[in-house]
Amino acid sequence: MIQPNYHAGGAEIAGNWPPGWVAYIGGTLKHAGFTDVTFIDAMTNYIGDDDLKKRLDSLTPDVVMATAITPMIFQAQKTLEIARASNPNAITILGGIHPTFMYRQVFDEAPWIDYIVRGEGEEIVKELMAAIADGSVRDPVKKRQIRGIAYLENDAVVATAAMPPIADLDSLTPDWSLLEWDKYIYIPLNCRVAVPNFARGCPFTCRFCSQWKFWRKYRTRDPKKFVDEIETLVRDHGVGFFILADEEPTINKKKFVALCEELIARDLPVHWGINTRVTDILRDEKELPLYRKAGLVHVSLGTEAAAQLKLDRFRKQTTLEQNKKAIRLLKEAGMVAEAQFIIGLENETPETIEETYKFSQDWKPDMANWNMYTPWPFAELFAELADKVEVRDYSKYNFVTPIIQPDAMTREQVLKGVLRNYARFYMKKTFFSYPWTRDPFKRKYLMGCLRAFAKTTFEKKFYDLERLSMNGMSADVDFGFDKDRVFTRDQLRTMSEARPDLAADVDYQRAVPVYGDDGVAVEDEEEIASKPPGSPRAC
Ligand code: B12
Ligand code: SF4
Repeated sequence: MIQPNYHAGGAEIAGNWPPGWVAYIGGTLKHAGFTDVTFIDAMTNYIGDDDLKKRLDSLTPDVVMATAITPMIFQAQKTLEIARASNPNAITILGGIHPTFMYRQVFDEAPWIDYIVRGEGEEIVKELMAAIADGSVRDPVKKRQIRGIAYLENDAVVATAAMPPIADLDSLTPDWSLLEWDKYIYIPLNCRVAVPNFARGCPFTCRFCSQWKFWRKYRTRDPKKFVDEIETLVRDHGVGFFILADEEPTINKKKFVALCEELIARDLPVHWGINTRVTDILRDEKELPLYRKAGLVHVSLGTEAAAQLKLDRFRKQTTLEQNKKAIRLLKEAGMVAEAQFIIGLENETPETIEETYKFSQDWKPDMANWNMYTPWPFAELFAELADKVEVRDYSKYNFVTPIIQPDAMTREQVLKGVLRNYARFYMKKTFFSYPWTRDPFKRKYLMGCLRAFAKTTFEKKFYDLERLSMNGMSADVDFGFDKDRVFTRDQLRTMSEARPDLAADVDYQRAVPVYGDDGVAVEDEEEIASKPPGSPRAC
């Protein structure tokens, strides 16, 4: 199993993070009897392509697996190309969000990939590996019966029937011992960090997002069993901080409260953080002290757009006043409140960027992030923007690079505006806020965050600062887009007409398409009917 060596300079700055898919997929494999599993974290260890090849030459694996989110896709394709060159007989498998929806494009570019696992991976990988092990995968008829995969057959792409979402998340068997624990350090608290899953899926349908489509159904774990997993992480692997990998951990209040009560009862030496929605925080006003007592210290809120206009466009149902109140409540309960802003839509102007800064001053969050608007190629807003998204270099779809060219500003101006907001916001925090925080734990945490910012800014990793070079008093920016992947609007229109088969495989109501045995997409009425209208936050 390989985590590709891709870096973006955003959330990574807080430390090195363990890839959760390795524990969940690796644990499934081991549980199914495939016990000879090796994990190479090329990302955390910055393993270059040549070194990776050397490692694979000596390992001689039968199967090589990699993951890919959108910005990582090219490096993931390359990773499996290296695996193929190193071990021509090894079977190569790619999973993760991007190939789940874009498998046709991926096979077009990387035909050396044998299988793409589409969607939630545990059950699919079990079926696929069993068929590889008993040789039935060589039988074209039996191969088509393996659910949730895509592959090339005589140069044509085959996508098999989708695997249903896993009904009982407590049946999962994650194996966290596959990870190199001394590498995963969370800088703010200087302790080991984990990213476990309490819930999967999201009942909302924000238009720029893909996660609700990816997991298809919202499910949570039994709080007690989940805390068993946390106990293993703390006791066996020395984890002192975890962030829930969930899209939406708090919507089921009863379960979330039960989770907190169980953590309090076990009194584990661990703190944690979540991403969640403003409306859940307002709903849980009275329970916030309980959440804090359970060790929840950092809440990142999808406050997102400063202007109400943007909130409406994203199909959000929060108001600016609600954002401000949620931040106040979190701070009063002793937690670190983080606000997220989205910047860089086509109607962005210097004034709207300034407006987000003013909101950050008015709402007074402990931390603020300015994320570049990044519609995933399989998100509803991407389809709507279509030929306005000229940059198709997915490696820059990373929240820190302006993909869209606003009508009234250049991309350089957008980036500089955002960096100016960061500089002003954190300068004030450095001198007038963090060192004077009364609660010693919160002070330590915030000063730790500042250390992470300072370190990565100095190393030019934060927000990928390496692309800025000083030219006298001004800064030049080179986004480093792959020029072969930047098109004019006319070119994009012609391309989509010439190769409609390379578009995302998604329908905006029903998530990962469900295929019948004949390979034709079938309807799933129940699932469509169960989707409530969309609402707030970025995760
Ligand atoms: C933890 C996390 C991180 C960690 C990374 C930890 C790590 N080493 O992987 C940190 C904080 C560093 C991070 C950074 C970034 N992240 Co992030 N991150 C997440 C988060 C919150 C949880 C991911 C997770 O662990 N999920 C749980 C696991 C079990 O799910 P999974 O990885 O999808 O794996 C399942 C399936 O996909 C499948 N699967 C996946 N891979 C494979 C491989 C094989 C072979 C098989 C069979 C199956 C399989 O099986 C798994 C089990 O079902 C998600 C949001 C979310 N809730 O998922 C965002 C998310 C993945 N991040 C995202 C982004 C954009 C980024 C950044 C670019 C942002 C930035 N500038 O900082 C960077 C990129 C960093 C990098 N170098 O790649 C996006 C990706 C969107 C997209 N379309 O690609 C997400 C979805 C957030 C969002 N809503 O937009 N991130
Ligand atoms: S942005 Fe967050 S709340 Fe909205 S659909 Fe995606 S995961 Fe759900």
